[in-house]
Amino acid sequence: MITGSLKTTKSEEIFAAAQKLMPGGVSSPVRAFKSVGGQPIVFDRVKGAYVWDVDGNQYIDYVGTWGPAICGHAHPDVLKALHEALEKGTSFGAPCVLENTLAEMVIDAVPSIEMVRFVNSGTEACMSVLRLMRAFTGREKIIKFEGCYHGHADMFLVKAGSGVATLGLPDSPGVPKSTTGNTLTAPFNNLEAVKNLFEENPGEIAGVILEPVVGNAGFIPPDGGFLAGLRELTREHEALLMFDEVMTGFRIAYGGAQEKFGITPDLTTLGKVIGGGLPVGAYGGRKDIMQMVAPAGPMYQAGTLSGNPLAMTAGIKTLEILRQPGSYEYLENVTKRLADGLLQIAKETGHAACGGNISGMFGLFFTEGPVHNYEDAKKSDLQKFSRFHRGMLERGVYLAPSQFEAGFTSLAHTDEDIDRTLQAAREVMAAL
Ligand code: KE4
Repeated sequence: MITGSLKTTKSEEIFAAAQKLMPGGVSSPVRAFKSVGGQPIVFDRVKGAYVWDVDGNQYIDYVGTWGPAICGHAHPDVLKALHEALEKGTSFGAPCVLENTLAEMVIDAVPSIEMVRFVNSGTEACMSVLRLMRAFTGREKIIKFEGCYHGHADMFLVKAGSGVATLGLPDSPGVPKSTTGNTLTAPFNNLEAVKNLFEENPGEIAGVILEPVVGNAGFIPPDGGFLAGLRELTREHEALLMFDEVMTGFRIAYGGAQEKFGITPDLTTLGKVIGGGLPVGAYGGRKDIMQMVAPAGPMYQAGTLSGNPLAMTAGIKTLEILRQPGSYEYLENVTKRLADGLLQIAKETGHAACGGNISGMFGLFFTEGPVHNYEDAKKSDLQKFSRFHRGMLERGVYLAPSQFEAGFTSLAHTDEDIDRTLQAAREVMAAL
């Protein structure tokens, strides 16, 4: 357990060099710790629930490479399967039976998915499914929700969450108005606002896209009736309902949020967990819609490494582990202990806080709450979050470096890890 100031000499050296080579020294903005201050730590290796940095410090990891490490980092069964797959090559660019295997597992698990297409990231999945929604309906407008993040494709960078919110970017330069002009936004959990948009744009809205449980504005679950209300509104206006389950898919339930809440969208995007730590995304849904995707139909989408054998292998093995009986009960129990414990400690140390968990996904806001949408989330004490993040880091706990992200546990997190995390939280919150 590292307490007090961390020895981060090597991290600082490597990160200083990185900043000369790559914008911000990172391959993805949120990793730069911009909103929580201080130096990002440079990872050397990961295993199970733990991370070791290049200075030898060990941390209990609650980011899990942003979701994929749900079975624990570098799971031995996943590594073994990958080593075997490697002997047969790294990429085919041709049909491979492993694609069938993972496709069958996804179709069996996710209620809305009758057919699926693999791509290489969540961004690619979301941009492809949007093109499909427009192709199928012949309409151009979409509704997204403030604070939701669907990857970095132009049309989604409107009041987006995750790194866009973290950096407080007013959306992004380089995105033409002509592209985002068709992206309508509403506050999450606000059915009335969605109803009004449909009435103001009759016959023009291809569909509604959302994170069914928001993770990119911090952790914001749907209010009762919200998802059902969207299902009804989209049906009424002959528009499509698309659940972006890149984060929630196979995380909050084996069948994702749509299984957990019993609401079946027309289309779904996936990523993260189904790649088991290798680059994968996917989109899928009703067969009559998916049949429009080339070469079965006219809607074009393609990818050199889509469905590659290594990513398929890691995904298959990960889902095999997750579908073992008890996996999601374990994730719920260990994460609930953490989330409830953090709230209890905040209360005991005099901090306004709210949050919670659904299975292996959790969040904490420093505000009385409740947090129903992005506006509420922005009212939380971001400075306090930053100090909390740094204090936990110094005590060997690695939390997402932004208030506008969610936290993730894994099957590798033990009760002892939770106890150590709560002990660290007690020390930090007492001094916040
Ligand atoms: P990727 O292109 O990063 O694989 O997926 C984009 C995406 C789409 N939809 C949802 C709901 C997502 O959460 C994401 C990506 N999530 C972020 C973390 N909140 C990835 C981390 C990062 O951007 O570095």
